[in-house]
Amino acid sequence: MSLRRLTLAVAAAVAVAGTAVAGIPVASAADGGEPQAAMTETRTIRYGPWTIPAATGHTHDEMGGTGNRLAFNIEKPCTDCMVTAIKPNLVYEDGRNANINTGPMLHHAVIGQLGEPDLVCRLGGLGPKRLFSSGNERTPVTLPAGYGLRIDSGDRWSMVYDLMNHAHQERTVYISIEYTYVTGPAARRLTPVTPMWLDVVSCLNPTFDVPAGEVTRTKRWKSTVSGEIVYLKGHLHHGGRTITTTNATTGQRLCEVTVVSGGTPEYIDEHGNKEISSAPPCIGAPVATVRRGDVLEVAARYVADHPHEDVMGIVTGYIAER
Ligand SMILES: [Cu+2]
Repeated sequence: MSLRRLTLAVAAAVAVAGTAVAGIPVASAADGGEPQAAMTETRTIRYGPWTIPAATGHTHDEMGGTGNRLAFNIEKPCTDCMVTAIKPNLVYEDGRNANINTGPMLHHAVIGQLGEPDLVCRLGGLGPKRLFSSGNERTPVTLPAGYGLRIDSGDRWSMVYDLMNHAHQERTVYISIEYTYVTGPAARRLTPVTPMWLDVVSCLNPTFDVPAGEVTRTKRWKSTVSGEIVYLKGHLHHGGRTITTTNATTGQRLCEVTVVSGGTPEYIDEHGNKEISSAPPCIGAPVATVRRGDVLEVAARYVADHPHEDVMGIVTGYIAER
């Protein structure tokens, strides 16, 4: 789905469920200090509801779709806090999982901050700073212990989303995101991470076309920061096999994500078409250390039985700068 078709829609989060799940003691009695409750909380926010038009046929081009839409000032899970995990999903009103076996596909959703500089996509510092994204594979972000993505009280979040539909009836769904976060003094003890988005095209429109057969597309980015990369995940479309991140300066392979298609029944539609069902991320403290000036290369490999338009090859992750 191209940004040429970008349409604007203002939407608000309409349903929020919050629960505190755990109080983790950060100092034991053996330390001689007072045990302090570092409240790790989870909160699920539903963005929507949004209705996806019906499919008109069996092929990709005939699927129903919202096209790219932008939702401004979406709800954040917390303020003055550190987010440690983000788990995206697509659900129906009653909470049931919504996936291509019943029609809906979370083609993509990106949460960003407009007007804030992005680490990789400079554009004169205008951003958007891309904080988190998901495709239909719904790979959760889980940062290693000790790290968090900071949310300040003045931060404003917006979301670009594109939802598709394999079913021949329209579907109404929510993008549901479960956030895990830490507040208070415990949050200040975490090391903040900076989101990074590397892709094989460009930062304004990350789509490209692949012919039938095997093709690998690569792109390089010269790092402007030093630090520890603690998380990397990959996003490919139908026909994608692997997406690899390498430090071309040192020769070190940082992460290779190999995707699985149709791994569970909800990722197979009624015509037997499969979509990517998992893309296991790389998590570590650190995954790799990077120095300013190092050249990072992302390589997206596709093996397609027929040509595909508007596919993607994106690696997103988080780096603790130092
Ligand atoms: Cu995509």
